[in-house]
This record gives sequence, C-alpha cells and structure tokens, in this order.
Amino acid sequence: MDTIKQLPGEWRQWILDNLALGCSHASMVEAMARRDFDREFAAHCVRLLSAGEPVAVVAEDAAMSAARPAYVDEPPRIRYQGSVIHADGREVRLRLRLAQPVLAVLDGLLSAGECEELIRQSRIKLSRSTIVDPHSGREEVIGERSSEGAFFRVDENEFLAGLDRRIAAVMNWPVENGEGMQILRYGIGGEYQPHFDYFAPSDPGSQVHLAQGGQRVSTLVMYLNDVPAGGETVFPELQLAVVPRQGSAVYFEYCNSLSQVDRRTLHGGLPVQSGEKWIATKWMRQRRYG
Ligand code: PD2
Ligand code: ZN
Repeated sequence: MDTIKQLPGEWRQWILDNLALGCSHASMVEAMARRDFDREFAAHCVRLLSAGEPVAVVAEDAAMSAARPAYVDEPPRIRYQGSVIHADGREVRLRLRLAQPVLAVLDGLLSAGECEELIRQSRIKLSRSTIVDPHSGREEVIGERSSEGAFFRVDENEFLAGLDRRIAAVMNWPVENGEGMQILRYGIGGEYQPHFDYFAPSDPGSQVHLAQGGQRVSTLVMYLNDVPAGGETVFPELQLAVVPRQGSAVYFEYCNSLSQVDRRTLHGGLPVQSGEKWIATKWMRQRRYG
C-alpha cells in the first residue's frame, strides 16, 4: 500500500496540539506512521510545524478520513489483583470491567461513614455552581449541570489527605497529579449533560487548562449516597449505565501516552427522579498539578 504524503488540515491541528502538550517528535511520527503516513514526510511536517513554519494542507477526502488519527489503545493504568484492588490498606472490589476504553465499576471504595463525612464537610462550603452570563455579565446557574458543587484542596485536611492517598492507589497514578476533589449535589431533575472530561485539544480555550499539569488522563466518580430513582452515570457510546450506590465508584481512562484523547468516554449524569445524588470526582493529570 502507498504511504500518505499529503497533510489533511485535521492532522496539522493534531501535530500542533501535541507539540503544545510537549510530546516528542518521535512519538508523533510513530503515531502517524501507524496511520499509513510516510515516515519521512511525517517527520518533515512535525519539524516544520515545531519551527513555526507553514505547511500546506489538503482538504480531507474519503480516503484521508480513513486515516483520521484513531485512538491507540494502551494497557490500563488501573491494576487489579484478581477481583480486588489493595489500596492503602483497604480492599476495593471490582464489579465490572471493560477492556477498551478502560473502565471499571468498583465497590467498597468508601465506607458509609466516610461518605457521610464528605457530605457533611461539603454542605459547609456548598455554593450553587455558576457561570458568567456572556450578555449580562452576571453569574448565572448553569443550565446543563443543575447541581451544587464544592472543591477540596488535596491537602485540605487529614481526612481528605487520607482519601486522596487511597484514590491515587486505586487509580495507580501519583497523588501529586490529582486535581482537588470536587463534590456535587444534584436535586430532583438535576443532571449533567454528556461531555468529555478531557480538554478538547483543538479548542484554543483549552490551552490555559493544559498549561498546568497537562491533559486529564482518568476520572473516578464516587457515589456518596444511594439514589432512589434516576441519576445513573451513562456512557452513550458504550450503551452503559452505572447506578449510583453509596461507597462505590466508576473509573475510566481517556488519554494515552501519545496524548490522544478517547471519544468513546463521552458520559453524562441522568436526571435524578427521586431524592438527591451526591458524588465526589477525582481527575488525574499527565503531570504534577498545582
Ligand atoms: O454525576 C455524574 O454521574 C457525572 C456524570 C458525568 C459526573 C461527571 N460527569 C463528572 O464529575 O465529571
Ligand atoms: Zn464528567
């Protein structure tokens, strides 16, 4: 088969995104060669773009769209010993796992007492999640995420530090790479519309987020209470719904060593139909955060 010696605009952006993330030239050339680009041509494009020089691009045609960068699956970061994860002295049980995208449902991550303590501490800080309305400039309640939220710093207190150590052990990623834990409370009708947790690499607004700690690589959503009806975390591409259960969690990975992001991890929170829903979320970054 002939190798590709033309650069579609989408691939030009892919190279620029990965350069901004600090990826090595060799890793980019390797990924392009795997998608049938000519190695020398790929290296030439990476060299020019890294030097800030222009590179001619072609519009994507049907043949080229077949060469769109596909997410390269890699071995999971999370590690199971049989159906258990030994995490900083606690036995966390595996209830479901998916090979690719890497996803796991875990039981017994937090005790009931720990969930209640997290809720108690969050109630104290809780403020309604807001955004700045572009027209009025006023802070408005976010429409698509009808919830209240609170953030905890990694070193907020001993209790949080202990949980952060356990979470880092489960996610098999350094505690220093974690963002502070986010707690959300959804009331009846509260939902989180489908989104990606990673920052869209080609979105100029992402650069400010990526500058500190790089891309997000994995998420752990922990359920702090049982929800009588609704509130499932759903993955539309996987046709999977996770029912919230106190102390359990859903874990998933979406950024590989090439800094590619995995669109299969689109996910959202369905409306709560009865009662309320409390979650704690931990996002891990490529590098040290904060
Ligand atoms: O509350 C959820 O189930 C949910 C859904 C999607 C949480 C998040 N995303 C998140 O915290 O990123
Ligand atoms: Zn999310």
